[in-house]
Amino acid sequence: MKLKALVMLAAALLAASGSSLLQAQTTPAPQPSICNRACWTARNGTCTTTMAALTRAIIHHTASQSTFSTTSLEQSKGFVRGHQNGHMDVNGWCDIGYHFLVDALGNIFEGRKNSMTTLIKGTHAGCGNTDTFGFSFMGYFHSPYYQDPPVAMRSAMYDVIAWRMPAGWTPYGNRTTYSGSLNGTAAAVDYHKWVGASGTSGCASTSCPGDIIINNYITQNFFGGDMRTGIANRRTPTPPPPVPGHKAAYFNAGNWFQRNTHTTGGADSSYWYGASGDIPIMGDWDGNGTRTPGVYRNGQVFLSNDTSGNTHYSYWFGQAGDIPVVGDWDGNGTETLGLYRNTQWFLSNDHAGTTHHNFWFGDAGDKPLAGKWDGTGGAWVGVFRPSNATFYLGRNGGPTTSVIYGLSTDTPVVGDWDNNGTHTVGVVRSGTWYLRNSNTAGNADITFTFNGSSGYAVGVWR
Ligand SMILES: [Ca+2]
Ligand SMILES: [Ca+2]
Ligand SMILES: [Ca+2]
Repeated sequence: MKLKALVMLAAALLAASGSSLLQAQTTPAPQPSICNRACWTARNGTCTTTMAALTRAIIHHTASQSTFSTTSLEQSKGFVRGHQNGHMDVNGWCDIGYHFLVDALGNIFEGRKNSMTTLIKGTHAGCGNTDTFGFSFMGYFHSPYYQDPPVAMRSAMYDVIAWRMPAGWTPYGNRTTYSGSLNGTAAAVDYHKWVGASGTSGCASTSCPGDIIINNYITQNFFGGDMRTGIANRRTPTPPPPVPGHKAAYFNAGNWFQRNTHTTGGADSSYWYGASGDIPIMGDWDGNGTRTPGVYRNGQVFLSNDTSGNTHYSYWFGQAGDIPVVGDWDGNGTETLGLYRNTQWFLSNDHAGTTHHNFWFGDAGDKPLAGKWDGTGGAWVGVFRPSNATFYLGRNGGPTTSVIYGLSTDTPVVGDWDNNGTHTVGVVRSGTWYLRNSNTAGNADITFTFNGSSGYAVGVWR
């Protein structure tokens, strides 16, 4: 039963990642440098038939061993002219058969006339010419030569496919094996050998583009392989992982609960620090980029740099009844305490209880806050005034921004929720967090329920 559940979970994850990949690679890549027909002095082609759609990239090789050893762009141009002559004069086609060719140096050549701007139909895959473009490696990649396309060649091939295939297309297929009666139509990136082997009228047996390319770079994994993944990554670069902002935590009688995402759910982690009656605080006491817990206990401060219960700083600061706030007042990267005492503020830049700034800000009944309201320099102070549900964000002697947000009975929280460097307002109401990404009135940008209604709500850096 457990195993089955695991298998089902794995299948679900696979399906989820597969579908996200299918959605992610739909935007064409920028156009790479291409030697167009004027560049390689093409003969004028006479093909006029266009396709209604372009859905597959068919991979070929030119089966010309000598071209693989090209030493220059000029030499490769001659090889491309040679292929065009063969296709037109020997095969009797209206132009070179491929849409694009790539040499071992990584040069890309426009093949059939108008391949760069229209859906001109090619002559490259027998019955597979409908709705496909032919992309050809210049060389010989199976017995008896077994040439192996170098990185520059493969990279250029992936570049041109990633650029030329249309918006909405992905290099990944919709089947997981080549078995069964696919008739060569399953893969978005397919190879001539498979297309030609379908047995449908007009197709013929072929080894193209060679087992070296097929087995090593295309592979029979429709959702992977060097080529499909290389193309996919070019079309939509892997998005950076979500940058963490301040996350939610709450404190209940010495027990801390943290949530890793701005989504509804239970605690992702919990630990003990402090005791019942303590006021919880959270800050980056050692400036290492991670916020960790601390508590204020009637004039005494206990700070930890971990979540294992160790106390790294312990000192006296203020007196019973003071309300602690946390900020990097001097902008040196280390967060320290400030105290609010009936509109009077005491800010300390050390973990020793020294008062470095003393001023008045706010009115009686206000709840103190601190943050980088404009994202520059050190932290500023602010208050939430329950009587009019208004945040006043400012600094001693400086401008003050007022933001009407939340209800009188809400617990105010401030944090850099979207990790853009600016701390903004939020409130917690019966375990539901309503967070704004700007210090302006309006609806919550982020809403989730983290069942902390019975404890202190605290913003936490993860
Ligand atoms: Ca830290
Ligand atoms: Ca500091
Ligand atoms: Ca922010």
